[in-house]
Formats: sequence, structure tokens, C-alpha cells
Amino acid sequence: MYCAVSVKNLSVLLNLQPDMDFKRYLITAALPYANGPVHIGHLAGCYLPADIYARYQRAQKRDVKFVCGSDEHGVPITIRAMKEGITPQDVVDKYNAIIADSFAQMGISFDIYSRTSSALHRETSQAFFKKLYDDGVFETRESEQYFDEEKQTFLADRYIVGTCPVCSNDNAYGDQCEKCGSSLSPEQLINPRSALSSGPLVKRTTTHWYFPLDKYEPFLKEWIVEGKKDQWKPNVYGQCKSWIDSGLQPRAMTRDSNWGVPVPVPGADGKVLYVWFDAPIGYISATRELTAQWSDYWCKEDTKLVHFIGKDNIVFHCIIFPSMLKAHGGYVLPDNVPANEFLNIEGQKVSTSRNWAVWVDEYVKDFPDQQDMLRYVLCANAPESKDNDFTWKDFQDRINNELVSVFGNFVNRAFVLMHKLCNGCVPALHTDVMDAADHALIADIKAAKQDVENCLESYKFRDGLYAVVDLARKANKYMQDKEPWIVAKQLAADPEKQKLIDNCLHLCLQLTANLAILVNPFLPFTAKKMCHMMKVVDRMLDWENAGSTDLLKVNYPLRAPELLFRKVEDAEVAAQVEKLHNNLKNAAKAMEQTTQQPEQAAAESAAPQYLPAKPEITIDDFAKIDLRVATILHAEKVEKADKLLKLELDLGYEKRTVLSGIAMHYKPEDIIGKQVTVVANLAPRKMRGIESHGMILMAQNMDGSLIFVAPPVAADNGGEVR
Ligand code: B3M
Ligand code: ZN
Repeated sequence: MYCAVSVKNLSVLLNLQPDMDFKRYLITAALPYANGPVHIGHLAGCYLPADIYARYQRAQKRDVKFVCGSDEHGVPITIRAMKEGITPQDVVDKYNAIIADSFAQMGISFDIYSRTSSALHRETSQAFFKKLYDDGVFETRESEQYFDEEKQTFLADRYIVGTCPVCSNDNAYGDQCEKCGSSLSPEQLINPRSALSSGPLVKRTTTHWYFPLDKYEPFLKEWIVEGKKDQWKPNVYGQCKSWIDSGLQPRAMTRDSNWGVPVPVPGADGKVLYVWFDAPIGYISATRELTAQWSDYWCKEDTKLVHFIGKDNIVFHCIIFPSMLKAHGGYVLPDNVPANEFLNIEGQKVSTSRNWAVWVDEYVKDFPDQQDMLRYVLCANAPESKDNDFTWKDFQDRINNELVSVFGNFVNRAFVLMHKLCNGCVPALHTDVMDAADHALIADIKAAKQDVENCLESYKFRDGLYAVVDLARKANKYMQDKEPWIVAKQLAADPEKQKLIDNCLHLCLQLTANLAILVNPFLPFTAKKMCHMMKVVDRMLDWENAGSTDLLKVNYPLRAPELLFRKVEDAEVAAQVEKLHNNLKNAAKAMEQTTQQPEQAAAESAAPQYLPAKPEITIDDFAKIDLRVATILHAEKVEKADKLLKLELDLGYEKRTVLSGIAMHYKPEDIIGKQVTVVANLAPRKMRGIESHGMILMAQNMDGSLIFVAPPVAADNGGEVR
């Protein structure tokens, strides 16, 4: 259906030597704990970049295996079981299904999504442990651990509760206080007790198997500190180096628990493998489950192993797991570990306990068939080198201003004009009338391929996506300059001008085919729609076809354009922001209730529900806010918006329109002449077609009523509030 031309591999000419030496690609994405759904921070942190990389490598026709699965062991699972009052098995069954579905919906193209509760994983991880044990790698050590006499069990830090020394919360955990966020150790808790029973808490001696990380320091120094300096991302390399420099200690690889992979050696009753020992072996088990040739991917030196993870997993993937692989022998080591930083939501850190998160399963329900919108924003705003912030406003802006106005608009215009001016078929390219702009566009197409490729080979997914959008931007400009719709009006006088129209649309359509190839790793649903419009088979999306301007045959009839992207409405943004805040409030209420004894809860149910404290800011953060005194000159209701009042404010140096959500609390006529405090430098926002420039401050009472924050006596309009 298309004329594939083989484009010489430019990277050879550029001496980039990307991956000529690798025969296989083994791509892993962190195994999410099956203790809750996945949120968009997870996607942005590792699953989306891993998927983009895997899709790109497959388009390059390389031998790729992309593996993942649920991490179903460890304290996170048993804690969730306790909270929900179900068994750990119920927990992992429930969340494994939700997580796997979210990934599938978002087009995360794993070759396998496995589970660490599988029999094959148990066998694989036990054999791994046994080999190290037989080789005498482990040291055994005794230590004192908290023990619950009633339940006859050792307690993980999470299972010890007590009073937080920082905020006096009576239900802080032995590793963290969820109320104030402090990280703790069981020793710091005041009046520690067991979370499992009311039995007394004692300390008992227990024996565990320790992996001597200290002995692997020389290996890690050579392999990472010297070997990966210019290869790994600075955030990853830096974290590893500081770990290694600060000296490594032996680490226990077993735990006292009845949930996990049993330790397969004598004298280990009631002990399981430490979850961070078995989980990374999960990558191996998943590959075994996927293919009988699994050992080619794990044991042959010409495999490129790449671990995609979030920054909190760096030490496990770069230091501990490689040392385990080294100790075992016979396995390849990761070539790269392109870990991302964190994605915050609307200015606050994601918190699952406070329910401050955008959940993927909810996104796909709220935005049906719009997976690529989210993929786009999460990639364009990916926390590749520092923590980034996701806001719904930014989501809307990026979709409306980049995806819809630039990419979608170009493709749509090319198709509409082709149907109008070229009979619905790909027009010919008349070389005799080509001009400099045509040649420049062809050069842009070739350059874009190389740009995107270089970015993807070096894990710069944001830049890669920008390069794709940039090609669409250039294409829009080209079309705007060529104005085929104006040229069409001159045809009656000069029929030869059809050639100019043909050339413009020929190149725009070939460029559209290129956009489909280049965008495919990032936005696969969109690429598929584009193939449908162009009536080409998926094979056209092979990477080698990018850069060509000979992909669509002349005279080939194309379909009518489809809407690739839709705009995001203001109301959708408002609804999502409101949902976030409601979730937060509900979680805070639920937390108060579960952390209180029933009688106490009843007695205190009338007590005020304070919102949790926000993260600390610096004085410089605060100084950015321009607070001013203003007077309300005029107020009126906004049509079809129950909550909004439109206010005209006098700020002394200027007059402003500000929309405020106080209509349920104040009548317009009652507030004219009142003084208020305005956030004067808040970016203007359109609501209900009215631009609101600034925000007035209101204090909220526990019953929800609102009171103006204003100078107690008349002050000068425009005066600063500090
Ligand atoms: N389950 C931690 C996490 O979800 C852990 C990753 C395992 S990767 C082998 O962040
Ligand atoms: Zn606390």
C-alpha cells in the first residue's frame, strides 16, 4: 500500500553507533505492588517511558521483550489486607486485575504482565536464593525484633503502632506517621503496641540471612562509578555514587512473615524472602513464563537490559539486584536504568493515604477513548530530570494548544483540502515547479526522523515528542504560506496552478504519513487512526519508513478525516480539580474515623474536620504572591453558574474583573463597597466565557461558610498585604 524506500541509517554516518552490538532488548518496568490501583505518577514515572521505548524498538524491528507484572509480596500487601479486612490473597487478586486492566487500557504494550505469586516465580526465586546459599554467599545474623506474644509472630515496622513523637497522632506506624508524614523507626514511637492484637509487645531474637553488599563495593565502583558516568542519567548516577561512597552494609534478605516466598533452606520456618529479594527476580520469572528462549535474554552478553523505574527504586535496581546477579553469575547486568523523578499533582506530592492522586482507572472512565491525551501530557511534562507538577489546567492547555491546534489541525486541514482540491486522492509531485519551501519541508521530514530517533535512543522522551510536534508546527506554517485555498481561486485563469496545489498537498500528506510513524511510539491510538484514514497497513509504521516522502502512492484515494483529538472543556478541568479536593476531604474523614476507637469517634464526630497541612514553602515562595487591597465596585450573578459572582474590583492602580465562587454565600447587592484581599498576580483564567483576573481571599469555617479576608478598617486600594 505504500512505497517503502530504505533510508540509509544516518546514525552510522553520525557515528552514534546506537545499538549495533545488541541483538536483543529486554525492557522491564517496575513491578507495581498489587495493593492499590495505579495513578498517573506511576505512568509518567516508568510505564509510559518504558512503553514508548519498547514500541520504538519494535518499530525498528529489533528483538524486544517487554516484561512486567504485579509485586504481590511484602508488607504493603499485608497492610492493605488488614485495612480492608480481607486476606492478602484477596488483595493481590483484586488489585492485580485492576492494575492489569489500567495498563491495557492505556496501551502499555507489555509482552507479559505476570504475578510474583505464581508457582514459576516461587521456583525461580527459591532456586536463585538456594544457589547463593549453597555458594556460601550469605552470612547469618541474629537481631532483636518486636514480637507479638498473643499472635506468636514477629512484627514488621509497619505493624507497630504508637504515638507520633512529632504530632502526637496516637496511631502512627513504626515506619511512618501518616498524619504528619514524618518517617519514624519503631524505637521512636511513644507507647508502642502491636497492630495485630492487644497482646504485650516484647523483643525476641531472630536469625536472618544477610547479603554482604559491602563485598560488592569494588565491583560496583568499577561497573557504575567508573563505567556508567557518562552513560546513565545524572540523577541515577548521582544517587548510586553517593550510596557507594557512603559505604555499603550487609542487608537482610529474609523476613519473619507468613506472606511471601518461603526461604528454601533448613531452619527457616516462618521466614520468607525479603520482598526486594524476590521482586526483581520477578523480571526473570516473567521472561521464563513468556518464552522458552528466556535465557537468551538474561544470559547472553549481546542483550541490552533496560530497567524503567521511579527514583525511589534506584538503589534496588542499580546496587542490590546487580550485586545479586553478579553473586549468582551467568546473568547480564542492566545496560541502563533510566529512572524518572516524581510527578506532583496540583502542587502537592502524590499521597495514596491522603488520596491525593489521579487514578488511571478513573481517568479512562472520565475520558473514554482519550488515552492518547493523557499519554501526550504525561510525556510532554515527564519528570525526566526533576520532579514536575501535573495540573488539570496544564493538561487542558497542552491538549488544546498543542495537540488539537498544531498536530490535529494540520492533519485535518491536509485531508480536507486534499478532498476539496485534489478529488480525494494523493496528488502527484511535479518536480518542475518545486520551490525552496518544498525542498526545505522534505529536509525537515528527514531531520525530524533523526531527531526523534536520537532522543529515543538516549531516553529523552519529552524532547522526542517535542520534535514530533515541531514537525507538525513546521508543516502548518508551510501550508499557511502556500495557501492552496487561495491558489485554487486562480485556477480558472491559470489551470497550470493546479500543479502548485498538488505539490503542497502531496508533501503535506507524505508528511502526515511521517507524523504517524514518528508519533506511533508515543500516541499509538492516534497512529492507528491515521493509518485508517490513509488506508495503509500497520507495516507502514516501521521506523525505517520515516524520513521518506514516498510513502503514499500518487492517485491513491484516502478516507475522510477523522477527529484525532478533541478539546478539553473548562468544565472538565473544574470537575477534575473538585474531585481531587473531595477525595482528599473524604480520605481525611475516613482516616480520622478509623484511627479512633468507636466510642471516641462518636463523641468526637461533631469535632471540626481540619484539612491536612500543606507542604512547607519558603519565604521566597510566599513572596511570589502579590496580595493587594481592593474594593468591590460592582457584583452580579453569572448566568448558568450557581456558585459564581462576577466582581468588578478597584485595585487603585487599575480596575479588574474577578470571578469568585461565593454566590451561595453572598448576595451581590450586599457586598458592593466591601474591601477585600486579592491575589493580584494570579494568571487570568476563563470561566463561562468570562476572563477572571485574580482571586479574592475568603476564610472558610468548619461548617463551610465563607468570610471575607479584609482589612478591619478602611485601607488604601492597591496597598500591599504582607
Ligand atoms: N513494588 C516498589 C514500587 O512499586 C516495588 C517495585 C518492584 S520492582 C522489582 O514502587
Ligand atoms: Zn505525626
